[in-house]
Amino acid sequence: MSSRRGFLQNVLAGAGIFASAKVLSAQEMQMSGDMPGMNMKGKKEPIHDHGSPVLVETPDVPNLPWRMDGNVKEFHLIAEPVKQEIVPGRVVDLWGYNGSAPGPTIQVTRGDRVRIIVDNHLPEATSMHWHGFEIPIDMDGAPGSSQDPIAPGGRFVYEFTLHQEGTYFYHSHMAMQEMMGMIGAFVMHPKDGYKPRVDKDFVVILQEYAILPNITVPNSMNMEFNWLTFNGKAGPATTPLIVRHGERVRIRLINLGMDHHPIHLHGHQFVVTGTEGGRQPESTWGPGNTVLVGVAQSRDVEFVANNPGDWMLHCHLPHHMMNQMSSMVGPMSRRTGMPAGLDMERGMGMLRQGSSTSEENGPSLGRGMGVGSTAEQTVTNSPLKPGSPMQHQDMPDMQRQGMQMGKPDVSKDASSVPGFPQDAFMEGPMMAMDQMVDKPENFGLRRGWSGFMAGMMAFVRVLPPDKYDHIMELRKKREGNKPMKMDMPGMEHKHE
Ligand SMILES: [Cu+2]
Repeated sequence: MSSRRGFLQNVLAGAGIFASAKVLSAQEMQMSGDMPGMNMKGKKEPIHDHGSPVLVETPDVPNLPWRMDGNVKEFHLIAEPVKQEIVPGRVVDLWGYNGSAPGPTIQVTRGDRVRIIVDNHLPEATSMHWHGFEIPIDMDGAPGSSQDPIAPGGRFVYEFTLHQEGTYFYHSHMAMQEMMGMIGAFVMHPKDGYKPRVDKDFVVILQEYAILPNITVPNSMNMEFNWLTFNGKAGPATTPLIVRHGERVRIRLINLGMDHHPIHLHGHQFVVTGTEGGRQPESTWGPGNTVLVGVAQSRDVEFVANNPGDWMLHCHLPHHMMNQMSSMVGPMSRRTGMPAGLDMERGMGMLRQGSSTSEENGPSLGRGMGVGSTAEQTVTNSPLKPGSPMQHQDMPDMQRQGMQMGKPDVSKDASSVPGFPQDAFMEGPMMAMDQMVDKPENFGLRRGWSGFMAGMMAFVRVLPPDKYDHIMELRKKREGNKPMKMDMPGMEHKHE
């Protein structure tokens, strides 16, 4: 295998545009020496394909490239503010690494000597923790105890040898910064693949943010969340995991937030083969289709994709399958502007007067951001004013933005039914935006599909060979048209 190919694969990996799983060899994992402007001293190791693990794909998140410095794999992470488009048109201000929140995925092989240069481009101190790593205490990144925090404009160089395998991650060890997005996957591959071997290996990072409708900055103090993301995207902007019918698949789920997420897969049974502590012995593998991924945990699940179809992978908490959720779902989507809400203490359930079940407080409690707390607003758990259930004033606007607006399927007397509306104005063909989220991975999905995807939802598309190959072709074309995004250390760093 030529070094040129190794180089290209690294560039592709850096741009997060892997067309298909690549077998990982020591050589492929190494940056070639013909990279202009870079000092490459790494020596080639023999090609070692047999039984090697596949490289992981993190949909919507790039891989972090590295350079070899002698026998050390050197990575460069920059902690910085990031503009992140959670769904089309909803760009928010997060904090992350190298222009991405979550940060780019790091992949190494057991036994690697690793150096990670962390530059702090935040306006305040930060610290980087390597979650679950068995490394010397002075490399642990616990601010104040194992090291001084990294000052704004400062740098800390971490270096250690890794003797573990599994789905690990890195994150800021400043609590509020975690809730601004500062986490990334750190996959430690075994030297030889596990048995049974997987054909596809995916990483999905679970995060949550509390962001008011007209605001772009998360409220990191919040106790409830209205944006729930897989790899920094909420449905329908999440990118499907593309699988060929019959392949064995691993999905590595990583959770850092304020909630635990029961992640459910349709159409298949899986086994949990790993945790944040590494590989589980096969004797512990029992069938399931929902795995609870607690805060600070990772769970690897594996299954044989033996059932063709576009299957949902989602958090099963109902509120985590919604976008910009609030208790005022219907009215919010039917009027312009936002009413001022309650103060934060009351929003979080700390009352100064009255009871938590009173008419005044009841509907607002727990929303936390003052959303949905204005008493004069009709809410779904109190009677609605009579009148037409269809009052979508924003429709022409939304249509202009590419929404496929149609009439939701509601009965004439809907407003007289206690509880209405629940999903009528939040889900359905009238909320679809198929074109706005168009990409090769979505090719051939049922028309209007996007109206039913929100929050922590993505597809696992188990495709027959012809459809699979077609999507791979489309991906290749996309990558051919796209200027390569170079996100290498030592080069001008740019983020959108
Ligand atoms: Cu959840």
